[in-house]
Amino acid sequence: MLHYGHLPVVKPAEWHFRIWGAVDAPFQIGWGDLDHLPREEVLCDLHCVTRWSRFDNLFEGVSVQALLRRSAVRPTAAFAVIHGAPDYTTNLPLADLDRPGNLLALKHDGEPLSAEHGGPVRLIVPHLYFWKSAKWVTGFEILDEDSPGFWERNGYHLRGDPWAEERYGGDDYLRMRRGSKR
Ligand SMILES: Nc1nc2c(c(=O)[nH]1)N[C@H]1C(S)=C(S)[C@@H](COP(=O)(O)O)O[C@H]1N2
Ligand SMILES: [Mo]
Repeated sequence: MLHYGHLPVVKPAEWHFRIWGAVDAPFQIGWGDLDHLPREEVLCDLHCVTRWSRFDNLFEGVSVQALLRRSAVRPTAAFAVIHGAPDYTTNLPLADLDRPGNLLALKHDGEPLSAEHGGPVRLIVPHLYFWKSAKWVTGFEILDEDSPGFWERNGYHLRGDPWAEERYGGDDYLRMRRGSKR
């Protein structure tokens, strides 16, 4: 268990989630709406950048792809910033977010997600380092250009593929800043 800042206690009735930015149909949903959407199960291993892993996690939740489809992402969009309480952000290429197997997870190993692990709802992106899987997720901001999140501004990799050991960004962020000024 690892997170930055205080432990937010989010009651299901207070939870909401929205998709906005480079989309034609921005929307917001609450717990009641989410609870009625079709569920999927995903079995995955998780890898934290600090070198611990947790194997064989069974998550149950709502398909991220279904939610993205509903927001009608614009063809120009190529990146996303994920928002989570309290003020957590993490960025990823849209191609890494818009993938089967990514979930807004409500359950882990058959139990409702605990507050410590991001309950009532967290993002799960199984193929990237676990810092991309925002706990207490509140929304996706869809963007045309990349914009580093909390850890990425502090030196973590912009993409974070554990198999390529993309832990630290090196000069990615600086290169990106320079690139965007051109
Ligand atoms: N909102 C939020 N989500 C977060 C974090 C955080 O600090 N805040 N930390 C990330 C990191 S670095 C890891 S390793 C995992 C840890 O998830 P766990 O506590 O369920 O093991 O959550 C990720 N999601
Ligand atoms: Mo982590």
